[in-house]
Amino acid sequence: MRKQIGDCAIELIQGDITQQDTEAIVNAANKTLLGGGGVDGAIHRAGGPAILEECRKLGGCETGDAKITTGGNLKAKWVIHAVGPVYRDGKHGEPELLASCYRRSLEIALENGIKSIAFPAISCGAYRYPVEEAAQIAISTVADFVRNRDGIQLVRFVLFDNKTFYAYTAAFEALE
Ligand code: AR6
Repeated sequence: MRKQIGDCAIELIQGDITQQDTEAIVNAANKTLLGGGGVDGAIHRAGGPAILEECRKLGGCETGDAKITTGGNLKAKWVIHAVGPVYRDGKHGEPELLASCYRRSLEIALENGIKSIAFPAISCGAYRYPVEEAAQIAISTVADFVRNRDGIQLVRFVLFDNKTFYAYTAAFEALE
C-alpha cells in the first residue's frame, strides 16, 4: 500500500524491520538505549555489537526523543533509536509523546541527509499503546511532517503482526 504526498511516498508493509533496505530504520527503544526485547532486541541481534557500543556513548534518551547510530551489519546505514511512551491511560501526555517520537526521528533523518526511513509500530508492543490510536497518531504525524518539510522521499511503516498491520491500514486509508 502506497500514497504519495508531494515528493514523499508513504508505504505500509507487513514484515521485519531488520530486513529493510531504507537508509535508516527506527528502533522502538527505551530510555537507557541499552537494548531490550521486541524490535529493539531484533535490531541489536541483526546489527551486531557495534550498535550497542555506540548507544553506550549516547547517555540515554528522553521519552518522545530519538538519537542516531550507524547500522552495524544491517542493510540500513543508520538506526534512529526513538523512545515511545509507556501507555497508562492516555491522559499522561502519551499522544503528544508518541507524535514527538515520529517527528524527532524525521528531523534527525533530515539533519543527516537521510531520504528513506522505515518505522515500526512504536509503543505498540511492550509499552501497550492501543494500536488503533497509535496507528492514527503515527500516520497523521508523518503525513503532516512530509507535507511541511522537503527532503524525505520514502517513509515505510513495517508492521510485524496482523492486528497491527490492519490497524495501520485502516488509519492509512482514512488519510486524505
Ligand atoms: N520488525 C518490525 N516490528 C516488530 C519486530 C520486527 N522485527 N519485532 C517486533 N515488532 P516493542 P514498544 C513489533 O515491544 O512497545 C523493548 O524491550 C511488535 O509486534 O518492540 O515501543 C525496548 O527495549 C509491536 O507491534 O516496542 C523497550 O523497553 C511493535 O514492534 C520496549 O520494548 C513494537 O513493540 C519498547 O516497547
